[in-house]
Amino acid sequence: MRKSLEKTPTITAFEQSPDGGLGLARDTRVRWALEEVGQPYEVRYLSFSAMKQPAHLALHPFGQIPTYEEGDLSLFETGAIVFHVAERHAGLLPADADARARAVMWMFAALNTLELPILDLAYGKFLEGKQPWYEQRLPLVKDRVRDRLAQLSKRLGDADWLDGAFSAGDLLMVHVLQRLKPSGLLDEFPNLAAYVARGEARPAYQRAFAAQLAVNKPPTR
Ligand code: GTB
Repeated sequence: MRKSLEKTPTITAFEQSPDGGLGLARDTRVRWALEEVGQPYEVRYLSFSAMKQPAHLALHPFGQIPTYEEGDLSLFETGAIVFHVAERHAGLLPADADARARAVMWMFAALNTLELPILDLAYGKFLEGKQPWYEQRLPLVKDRVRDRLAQLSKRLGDADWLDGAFSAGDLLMVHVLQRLKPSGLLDEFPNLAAYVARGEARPAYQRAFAAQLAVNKPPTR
């Protein structure tokens, strides 16, 4: 484990996030992981068109943010980036091998089992909102999310975190669940709403949120 990397990592983020600084763009979860482990970082901000240029496509084949560069290493996919950060610093994965494997399991569960139906709901509105079948399909999409939330809520019970101490699994799960706030679905499960609030109350999250907000603040006029 290293405390701080010799080379300051650089991540990429939206020059202007479409959410205007709500912290939903995926650089926030990477910022949060870096803040949790006390690793300083730099940010290279990109316009939408710069994200599709060869220089960025060489780092991210899908032309998205965030990316992570550290010396000769370059990564994309927030799951891989958060895992890399968690592996190289203390604070986001337990030392015990079995507990560590379970924390990694929760990272995959967040990105694979929860984030997929949640994105279907969140993106549907602006990608498919004008389609004639959108309103008809919406209850099915919501129910798919609801089913997963009910299962997660049951497993979490009255625990603070998913498996013992806060881990990278909780970090990703909280960030994934946050996107549900406007839908009201999260409030149907008070222990999950409290879980998200607990994550957001962490000083490292607060710093990450403030850092992305500082760039994305809507113009005051
Ligand atoms: N699986 C990848 C990962 O986890 O790293 C997904 C990366 C991704 O979707 N990146 C998005 C992106 O670059 C930004 S975060 N999109 C541009 C493109 O694909 O051309 C997704 C996002 C965008 C907008 C909001 N918002 O406005 O609320 C929230 C989240």
